[in-house]
Amino acid sequence: MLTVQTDKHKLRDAKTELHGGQLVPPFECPARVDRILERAKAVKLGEFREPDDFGLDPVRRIHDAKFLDFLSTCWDEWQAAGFKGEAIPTGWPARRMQTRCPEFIDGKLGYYSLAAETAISNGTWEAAKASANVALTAQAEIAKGASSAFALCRPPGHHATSDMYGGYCFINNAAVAAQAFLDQGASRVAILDVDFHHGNGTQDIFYGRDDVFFQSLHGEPQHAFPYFLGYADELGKEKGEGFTANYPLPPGTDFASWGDAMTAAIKRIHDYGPDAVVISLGVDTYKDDPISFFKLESDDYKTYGAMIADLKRPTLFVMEGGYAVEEIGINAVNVLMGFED
Ligand code: SP5
Ligand code: ZN
Repeated sequence: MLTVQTDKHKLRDAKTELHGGQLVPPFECPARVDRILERAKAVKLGEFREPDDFGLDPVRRIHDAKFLDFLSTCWDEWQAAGFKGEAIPTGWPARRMQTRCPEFIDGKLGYYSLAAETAISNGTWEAAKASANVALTAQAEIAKGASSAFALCRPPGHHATSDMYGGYCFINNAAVAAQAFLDQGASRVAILDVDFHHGNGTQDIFYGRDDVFFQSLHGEPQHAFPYFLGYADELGKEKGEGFTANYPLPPGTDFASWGDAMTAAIKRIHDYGPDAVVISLGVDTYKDDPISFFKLESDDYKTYGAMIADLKRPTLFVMEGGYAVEEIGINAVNVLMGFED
């Protein structure tokens, strides 16, 4: 399987994450991609290539222009305001408040974010654009006839909505790639999000649409980030009704129950008959993930990679989360090897 990747991910190198009331080194760190790339090379997964530059047009198909402008100028505005640390929001348009965008950068950060753990720093915007290009390059390879490709994206994307960043995500790479398939002539795309966290951004982007069938397996919102989306009764709206499906799972979920949800999701994709499948691939479902509560073992990743292959559809893997850095390479590449076996 072809892997698309670039060293530009290293430009995203924030020093702080707001976690447990402390500023700690971010869980979402450059070493994650280094470990995955190392492992993919060690097992000779296939060819490796750099992304092409698609510009912002395919990104604008998903994200608001003003949000993208904000991301591109945020760090400069934050520094110009004289703040000393990395850019972290402190206030939000919460219940019964105005939703007009403020002019001061501290207010803009709250307006355009859905969480505060994700600090913006120098290079974040460049890395986010490169990550989208990784997804679009892998998508283009499939459009040209490849049966699968691995977009080794970083930063991840599935929490980003059309106009909000957060959860370590800025541009929704999977959504941008799914839209590219549609814009190039596909009529149905399925997105299966197996990251531990609910893919709230992807769900929100496609919630009212019937051309993208979104499914997510994740830690139940009562106990897991992003907390405010991902319940089983969220099914889509208007013509999108029936084109969203959620499988919230409780703390301690192991592969026996996770696999049952996966079997159900796979069956629904099979019945939908998509032209392409996009996998939002997070391996933070691993038993030793530092911020998650599922109990998957390394071999389980091979098993579910094979389940995805059974769909026999063109399949784009888009890297999302996974924070057990020592094992992230084995786990992520196991999915791809299980798919290919
Ligand atoms: C792409 C992705 O995986 N994003 C995840 C973002 C999670 N951010 C906030 C996590 C809060 C975790 N708190 C868990 C405490 C565990 N002891
Ligand atoms: Zn995650």
